[in-house]
Amino acid sequence: MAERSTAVVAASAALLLLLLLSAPATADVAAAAANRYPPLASGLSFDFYKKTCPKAESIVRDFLASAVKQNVGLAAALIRLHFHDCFVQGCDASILLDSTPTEKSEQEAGPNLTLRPAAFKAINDLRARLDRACGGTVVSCADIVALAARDSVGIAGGPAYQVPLGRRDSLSPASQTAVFDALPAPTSNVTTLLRFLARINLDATDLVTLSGGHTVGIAHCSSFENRLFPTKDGTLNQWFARQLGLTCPAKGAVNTTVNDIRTPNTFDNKYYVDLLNREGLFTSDQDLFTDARTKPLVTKFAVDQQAFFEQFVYSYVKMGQIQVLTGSSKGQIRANCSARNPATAAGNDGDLLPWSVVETAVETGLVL
Ligand code: HEM
Ligand SMILES: *[C@@H]1O[C@H](CO)[C@@H](O)[C@H](O)[C@H]1NC(C)=O
Ligand SMILES: *[C@@H]1O[C@H](CO)[C@@H](O)[C@H](O)[C@H]1NC(C)=O
Ligand SMILES: *[C@@H]1O[C@H](CO)[C@@H](O)[C@H](O)[C@H]1NC(C)=O
Ligand SMILES: CC(=O)N[C@H]1CO[C@H](CO)[C@@H](O)[C@@H]1O
Repeated sequence: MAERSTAVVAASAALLLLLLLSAPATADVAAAAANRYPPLASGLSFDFYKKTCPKAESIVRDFLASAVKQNVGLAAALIRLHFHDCFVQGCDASILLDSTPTEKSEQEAGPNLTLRPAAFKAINDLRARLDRACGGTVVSCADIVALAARDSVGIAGGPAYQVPLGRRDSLSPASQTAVFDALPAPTSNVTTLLRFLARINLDATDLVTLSGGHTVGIAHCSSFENRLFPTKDGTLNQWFARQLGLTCPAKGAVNTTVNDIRTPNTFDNKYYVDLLNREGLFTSDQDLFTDARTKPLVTKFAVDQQAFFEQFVYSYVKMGQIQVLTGSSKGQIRANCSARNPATAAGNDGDLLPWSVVETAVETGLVL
């Protein structure tokens, strides 16, 4: 009798422990499902790897939970990497390609100057881990970038959400001019920003919301010194301008400061509170509060974090679907995220080179 009740107690304790341990994950899944999502691009789905690599999402999440503990800036770096990938030539991991003798990497174009090497390394580390767990190269590099960005948002304190998956990787990087044409400068005003975003079907709501990514991370003096020299930008809060002047004493200073002075490493709505206090870092940030078209939403997000989170999920997922390559005939799944697959492997991965069509035809016994 006593023995049995001990066993029952032990069993219930074990069950309770199990429930407690699994509770956060379950809550996350429920929260993620409750979000409002934009229409999914054709070829993308939330359960794309359910059969081919069911562990993919937990591997990315577990890896980042510990990697961000070692280096808190990695979360910001990955959130920005997804943005740079998607704005330039679509979310196709083209940003990850290293230069070759014939093609210059997007990383060598000015706006990419300060993408952190740690982010590229994390993606390559994830590539290796996923390949081991999936028994081969199954998950695309572009999907790894999207998943890493999602988990970085969550780990930093932001909303949990689901990521549509099934992107394929580009065969080449975008040209240097294409990078400049796609990424607005931080000295831009709202009119210019809206013009850049309109080309990829993003609107003023997306602009205000996605700029909220600047709730984490850092920037170099070169990105905001236009507001200090030769003359001080009149929209800068005086105290804040003095702080920036200490960090960047003269034009051309090499130093960094945080994007969000209130909570630099937390994904929250304090970025918008900064803007209300004229403590936004870039012209492109502060002008969101100056321009009548975007000011009301800035004000709303500053007082309603939940509204910001909900819209961020919508706009970031929308951004994550820009010009995606899907289906077996477009792009490829890179075995090495930094390099296009060697020609010999191209026949099996949808590479569009004419000879690969011939090879596939031979394999399947077709006569061309
Ligand atoms: C709307 C136009 C945007 C402009 C003009 C812009 C500009 C910049 C600039 C100049 C930096 C600092 C680079 C440096 O000096 O080191 C930066 C950093 C950053 N941006 Fe943006 N950005 C924009 C949109 C976005 C979007 C859509 C996201 C993501 C949702 C984002 C996320 C970040 C993050 C997280 C950092 C910090 C990166 C780090 O700490 O490594 N930005 N951005
Ligand atoms: C915005 O910037 C563009 C390009 O620098 C400039 O031509 C335009 O006058 C500016 N608009 C406003 C409202 O300041
Ligand atoms: C860089 O910024 C820090 C913090 O604002 C400041 O203490 C330091 O003097 C700056 N370094 C240079 C070289 O200006
Ligand atoms: C991946 O490609 C890059 C660029 O070509 C190369 O430097 C690197 O060694 C490759 N990594 C692996 C694991 O083969
Ligand atoms: C991370 C990275 O590769 N950054 C490069 C950006 O572009 C400059 C040249 O414009 C390179 O020197 C950086 O290494």
